[in-house]
Amino acid sequence: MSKAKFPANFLWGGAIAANQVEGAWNTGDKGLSVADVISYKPNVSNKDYAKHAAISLEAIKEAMAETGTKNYPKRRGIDFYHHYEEDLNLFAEMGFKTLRLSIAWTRLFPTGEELEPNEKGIKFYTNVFKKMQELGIEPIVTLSHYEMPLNLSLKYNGWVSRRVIADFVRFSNACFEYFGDYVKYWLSFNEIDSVTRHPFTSAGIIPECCAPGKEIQENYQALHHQFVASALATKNLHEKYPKSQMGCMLTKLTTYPLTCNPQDVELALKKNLHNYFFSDVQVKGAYPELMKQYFKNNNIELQIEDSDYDILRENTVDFLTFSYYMSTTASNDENAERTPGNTVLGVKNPYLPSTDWGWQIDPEGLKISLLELYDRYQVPLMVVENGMGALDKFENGKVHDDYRIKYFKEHLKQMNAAIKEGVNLIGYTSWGPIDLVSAGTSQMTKRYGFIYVDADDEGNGTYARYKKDSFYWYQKVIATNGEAL
Ligand code: BGP
Repeated sequence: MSKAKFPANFLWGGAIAANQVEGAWNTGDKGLSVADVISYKPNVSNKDYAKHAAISLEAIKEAMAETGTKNYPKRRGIDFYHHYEEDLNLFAEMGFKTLRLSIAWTRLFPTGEELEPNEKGIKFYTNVFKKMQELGIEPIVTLSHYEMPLNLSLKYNGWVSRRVIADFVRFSNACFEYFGDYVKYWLSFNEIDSVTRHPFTSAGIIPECCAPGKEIQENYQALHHQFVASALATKNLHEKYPKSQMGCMLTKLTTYPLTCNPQDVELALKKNLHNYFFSDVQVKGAYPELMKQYFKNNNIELQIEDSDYDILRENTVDFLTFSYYMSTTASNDENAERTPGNTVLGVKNPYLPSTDWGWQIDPEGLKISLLELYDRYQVPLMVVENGMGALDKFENGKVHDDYRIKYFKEHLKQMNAAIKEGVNLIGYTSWGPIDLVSAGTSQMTKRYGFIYVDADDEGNGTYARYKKDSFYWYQKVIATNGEAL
C-alpha cells in the first residue's frame, strides 16, 4: 500500500463525554443525571450490561440517598472538572486539531426544568472552550451523551414524554447562545440508536414506569421525541449560526452473515437496515417505509404529530458521525457461539480476534462501514469514536501499549483506503484519548487512553496523568497528517 494520505485540514483528535470524565458530580450546583445513579458492580460483563442498565426505582432511590462516589464511578470520572487545563494541554501536545466533548445537561439545568441556565455551569464550559481556543483545538460538542437530568427521568419517564422536547430545546438554545462563538460542529444525541438497547442511560426510561407490555413501543416513542428534538435544535442552530453545523451520531453496527445461507444473509441485511433506520431519519428526513411497516407488524403505535414530519424533513443534519469498535455477525443457528460487544450480543466471527472484553477487532469493517455510509448518504462523515478497551500494565510511570498502537494503525490504514476510494471523511476522534470511566461497565480499568490515569475501579489512586507509548505514536501520526502510519 502506498503512503497514507489524508485531506489537508483533516480533523485529528479524540472524544470524551462529560459523565465519564468530569466527576465533580455535585459541584457548581450540578443536578443529578442518569449517569450519577449507575452503580459499579465488579465483574458485570458486557453481556449483562443491558440488564444492569435497566435500572429499578429502588436502585435509583438507593443511589440518591448515597452521597459518596465509591460505588458510583461516573460521579468521580477522572476529575476532568479540576484537571481540564492539564488534560487539554496534553491533547495539544499530541497535536490534536479537535476534541469531541459533551456538555452535562445537569450543569446548565440541574433538574432540566429551570427556565434559565445555571451560571456556574456556563462559566465552567466557557473556561473549557476558551482554553481550547487558545490551544487551537476545534470543539465538536455532543449535546446529549448519556447524561439527561435524573429529575426528567423520574418525573416523566425521560424521553417517553413529549414535554422533554421543550426542555431539551431550551438546553440546546442555551448552549448555542453561550458557546456558539466557540463551537462550529455540534452533535445532538450520542448513539441515538442506543435507546433500543439501554433505554435508561440513553433516554432516562425506567422499565417499571412504562405501560406494561409496551416497553418496546415506549422506547421507539422516546426515540421519536429525540428525532424531533434533534431536528428542532438543528433548525435553531442554522437560524442563529448559519455557519455552524449539526451532525447525527450513530453506533455503526456493521453485520455480516455467518454463512452464505440466504437465511443468514437476510438476517444480516435486516440488522443492517435497522441500523440505517436511525441515520435515515436524521440525514434523509423521513421514516423509511420498511420501518413503518415493521411498526405496524409489531403493534408499535407511535404518537406522531403531523407537523413532526415537516420538522424532520426540513431540518436534516449537515454531516454524519458514528462510533465504530467492531463488526458483528448474524446467524440463524441457535447454537452458534456468541460474543459480547458494545451491548450487542453477536455471533462469533471465526476470522476475527477479540479484545480483553470480547469485542471483535475488525479494521476492514471500518472501511466497509465508511463505503456503505458514504454511498448511502453522500454527506461528510466523521468517525467520532473508535478504540480498544484493554487491561494496561502500568510500571514505573510507563505503559507499553503496542496492542493499542496496532489496533489504531490497522483502523487508520483502512480509513485511509476508504478515503482513497472516494469517501468524504473529514475527521477522526479516537474514543477516550485519556483513560476514563467505561460507559458500559463503569470500570476504570477498561482503558482506552493514550494517557494513563492513576485510578482504579474503586476510585483509589493519585489521578496523576502519564503518557503511554501510544501517546508518542499518535503525536507522530498527527504531525505527519497520517503519513507516519
Ligand atoms: C460508546 C459510548 C461511549 C463509550 C464507548 C465504549 O457506546 O458512546 O460513551 O464509553 O461506547 O464503551 P465502553 O465504555 O462500555 O467500553
